[in-house]
Amino acid sequence: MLNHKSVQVIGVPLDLGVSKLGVDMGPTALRYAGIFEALRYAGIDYRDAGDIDVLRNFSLDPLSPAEREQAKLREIIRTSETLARFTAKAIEDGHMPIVLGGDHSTAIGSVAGAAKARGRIGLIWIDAHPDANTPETSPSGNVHGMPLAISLGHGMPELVNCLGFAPKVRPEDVCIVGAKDIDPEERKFLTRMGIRMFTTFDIENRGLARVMQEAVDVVSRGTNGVYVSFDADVMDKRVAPGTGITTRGGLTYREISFIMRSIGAGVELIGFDIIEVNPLLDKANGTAELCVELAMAMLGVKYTDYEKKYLASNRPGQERN
Ligand code: EXY
Ligand code: MN
Ligand code: MN
Ligand code: MN
Repeated sequence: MLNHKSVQVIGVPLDLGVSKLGVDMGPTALRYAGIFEALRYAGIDYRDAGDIDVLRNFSLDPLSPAEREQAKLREIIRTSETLARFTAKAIEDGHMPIVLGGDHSTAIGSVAGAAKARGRIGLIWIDAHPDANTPETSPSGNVHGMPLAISLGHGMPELVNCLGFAPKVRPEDVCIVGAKDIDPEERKFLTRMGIRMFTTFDIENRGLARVMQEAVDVVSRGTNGVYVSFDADVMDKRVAPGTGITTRGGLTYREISFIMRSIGAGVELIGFDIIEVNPLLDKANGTAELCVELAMAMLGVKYTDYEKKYLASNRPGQERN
């Protein structure tokens, strides 16, 4: 159930944290996929705050490699600060932010904003990757592999100190769900920090219902609500091809649906990100459409193909199919 005045949708066309192009079109893809129609269907008030203005990767092409890296970092810092302020304001005004990324460096700002507004927050990181690298450990140098470490207070100081405080979350209030591709140094860092992580192996081994009960408990105990960062690459590549790093053995449709419903029913939701949707790699925007459905599941609303079909057949003047 939504305990907020309304939902506030914030687009972040950020692609500076990755090397592949196209993830900056994520917010557009999610709007085209019908996120507002879905919210309307559910009777949830919403406001589209538009997209944050951000430089795109391709616009830095004329720069030298060293200048490009500097410009990228500067722009990620600026975007994180802007998004953090937007997100904090939305929450302080009683709204639920839904942040449409963008690559996962988007979460640096959204998590900062949630922490600014609510103080001690729980954080669920739904991702095939823990995103817990620092510049010293990263195999790629890509900032989208670092935002969880940054939120925990580790990494580039200008990003760690977004909005002027750090860390944004305590290790005991964080839970990673669905991870499967974990760098050795990330694993050491997570163990050192005592972060709870449920990998795809744990899901097989222990059962998803038990995993989600524990995840909900970890992030809820002692916190003033829970923020969720959802990376579309947690799903199997056949389920969600429209994302930068696709892998075999990711979550199935039923698993990710169950995860979202468990979160919706189990936590006091502050807001969430939908991250790493890349329509250039997608098939007919299906990944974005699925993400809209999953966002609705987190809000406690069933909005599958069945509802969409039923809705369409009841819209006057629309074709039945
Ligand atoms: N761990 C790898 C790296 O840091 O380069 C891959 C990270 C992928 C991050 C994606 C968005 O979740
Ligand atoms: Mn990620
Ligand atoms: Mn990922
Ligand atoms: Mn906790």
